[in-house]
Amino acid sequence: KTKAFIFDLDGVIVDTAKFHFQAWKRLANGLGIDFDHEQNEQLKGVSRVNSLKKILEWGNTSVSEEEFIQLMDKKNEDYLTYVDAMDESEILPQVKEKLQLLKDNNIPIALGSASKNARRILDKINLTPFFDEIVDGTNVTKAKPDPEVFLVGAEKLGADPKDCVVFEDSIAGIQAANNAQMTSIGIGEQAVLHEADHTFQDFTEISDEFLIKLARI
Ligand code: B16
Ligand code: MG
Repeated sequence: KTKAFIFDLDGVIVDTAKFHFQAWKRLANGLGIDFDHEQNEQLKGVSRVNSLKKILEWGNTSVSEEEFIQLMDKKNEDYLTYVDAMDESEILPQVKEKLQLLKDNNIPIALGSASKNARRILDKINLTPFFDEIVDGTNVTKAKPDPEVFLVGAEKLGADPKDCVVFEDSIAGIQAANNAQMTSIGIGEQAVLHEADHTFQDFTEISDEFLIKLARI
């Protein structure tokens, strides 16, 4: 028996933050609201609904419930034009190699993402077959830092939460993993993700030996 590994999608497997940025910026600017990279950072790991709420707050703007839904749909439609142009070249360095290593060692793998577009993205980049289970924004109601997404992943894999390792790029995601009593691995800046058990800039910094050791119970 080994530990089970759970991967976040956006920011860990692919860099879709740049597409979210373009789509949110266009939407915000259309409403007369400024939107910069720093604000985009704050939307990492945050659900679509809560992202729009934040943008409207930043712009001191309020809209009707109907318009809110229209705006979300518009943003997503725009975002999906970028997603649909994605291919395997969008997979971040060493991610596919590490997934293959885990597969070769019979280590269970799940996806744990806030995105409702997760399956579509995995299909575009041809990584779907690597995942034993997929938990995404269509399966959960409570947003990170709530541990729900990772706890459902553990349950689906038949793993004890304490025997799960989570890879995350967002602060909320690291907190979600910690709240689930899982081992948290931050992908990004150590200064930002200091609550993680371990942090790496990206997967090129993680050795095969480290991963295999991590998988031992
Ligand atoms: P969607 P993750 C998150 O994905 C993104 O980091 C976040 O920026 C986005 O708003 C959220 O998914 C919802 O995405 O609009 O596609 O449903 O990092 O949890 O994989
Ligand atoms: Mg993420």
